[in-house]
Amino acid sequence: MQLFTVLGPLALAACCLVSPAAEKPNIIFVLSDDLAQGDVGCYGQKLIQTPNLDRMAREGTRYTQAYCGTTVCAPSRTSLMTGLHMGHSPVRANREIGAEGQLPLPAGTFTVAQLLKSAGYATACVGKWGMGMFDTTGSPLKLGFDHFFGYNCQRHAHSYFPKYLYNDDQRFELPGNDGNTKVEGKGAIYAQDLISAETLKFIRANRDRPFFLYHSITLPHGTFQINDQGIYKDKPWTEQQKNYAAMVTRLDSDVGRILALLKELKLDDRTLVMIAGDNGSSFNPTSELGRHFQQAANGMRGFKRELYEGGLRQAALARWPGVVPAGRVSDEPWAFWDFLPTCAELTGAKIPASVRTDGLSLVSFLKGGPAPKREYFYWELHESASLQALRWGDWKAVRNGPSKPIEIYDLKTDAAESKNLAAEKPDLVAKAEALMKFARVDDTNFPMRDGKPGAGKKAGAKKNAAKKKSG
Ligand SMILES: [Ca+2]
Repeated sequence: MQLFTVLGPLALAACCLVSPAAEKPNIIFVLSDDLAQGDVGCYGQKLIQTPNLDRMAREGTRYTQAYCGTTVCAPSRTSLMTGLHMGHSPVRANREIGAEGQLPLPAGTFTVAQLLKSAGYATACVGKWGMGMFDTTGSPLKLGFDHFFGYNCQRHAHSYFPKYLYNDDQRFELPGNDGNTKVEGKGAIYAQDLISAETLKFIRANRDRPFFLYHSITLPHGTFQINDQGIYKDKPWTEQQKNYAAMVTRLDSDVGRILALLKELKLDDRTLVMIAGDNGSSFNPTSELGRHFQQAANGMRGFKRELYEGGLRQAALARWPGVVPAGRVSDEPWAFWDFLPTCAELTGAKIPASVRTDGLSLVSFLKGGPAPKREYFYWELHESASLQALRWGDWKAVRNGPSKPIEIYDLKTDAAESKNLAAEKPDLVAKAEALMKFARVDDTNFPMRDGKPGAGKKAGAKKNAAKKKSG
């Protein structure tokens, strides 16, 4: 007892010398559905206001070559959750199952939520899931999340006025909503109001312990429904243009609410906040929205459902005062499958030896160092055709079907992927072909097949109108 009395104050003093940054940090990953680089002010957007994301870029680091898992929802999110690229991912397309839900993550899947839960984190997914209903192996509640709130199914998330959401695995009824997935949808409660409130509630409830919040916000995914056009209401724009801009700005203001709460709770200097889009812009740069907001101005080719840079590169920011350098802009590449190993290093959590990951820890990179060196990045997407893409160094290879020719681009001199160098670089074609075999294992759910790129959504349109827009 006497010894305790003597050591007590010393132990207390030693405890207080531990800097906040040395504690296990809170981790918040805000994943926007379909937010494009060109939507955000700090990436060059002039018409849509994103003051909170712009401030986050000033207070943290902005990445110009951050890559998603692939260019539609479910597989891209699978990569973020599992640390696997599309050559090994158990989900490589949006695959609808039954009336509600997508192809579930299979039994034995290891997620970043399980990793962080093993390190003592409180964990929540708030927003949209899309990797398995609650009665399947892909339920978020079976894969490391203590709490879920929002939409499980991607098609259900097409309505911002849904008739219900889920609180954990229980239906949370919203009787004043029509559930309409067309732009005319109406209701008493805009789903994002509840989803945003739930994120703040979770942060507040877990202020005294490390937490992981995966805030998979559905904005600005179409259907372009918004309950308030806000500062765009009187603009001389089309309704669709006003709605889209208001959705991006609403996303921005909800991120601002999270940042303000962290400040209020004095969690700022021990919370890593990251935000990214899950795939490139959802509309063609030549469409009405694309032309109006000049989304092609970021100079990239392609958009959602394509494996050119416009489909793959994300708006991505990281903020952690005192740890992530303020005002840094990094042009070095990284990808969603780096998130799980990053969380492992950041928290000391152990990835089980039996678990395969394809990513590399970004901890040193986040702190201002160079990005980890790696041999290549790899992507696939299976709609009507099986698309593949690779990047190694500044070389990019795209193949729009297993029997299609491999295209080669030099991203250093041709970020727009406008000049296919395959004819003059047969050695690079051969290397890409070998890597495209090496980087992947076959999955019977996703056989390699040729077809017209992007035709899958059209081919499925008659059978299932909702399916074409999913994810
Ligand atoms: Ca998406």
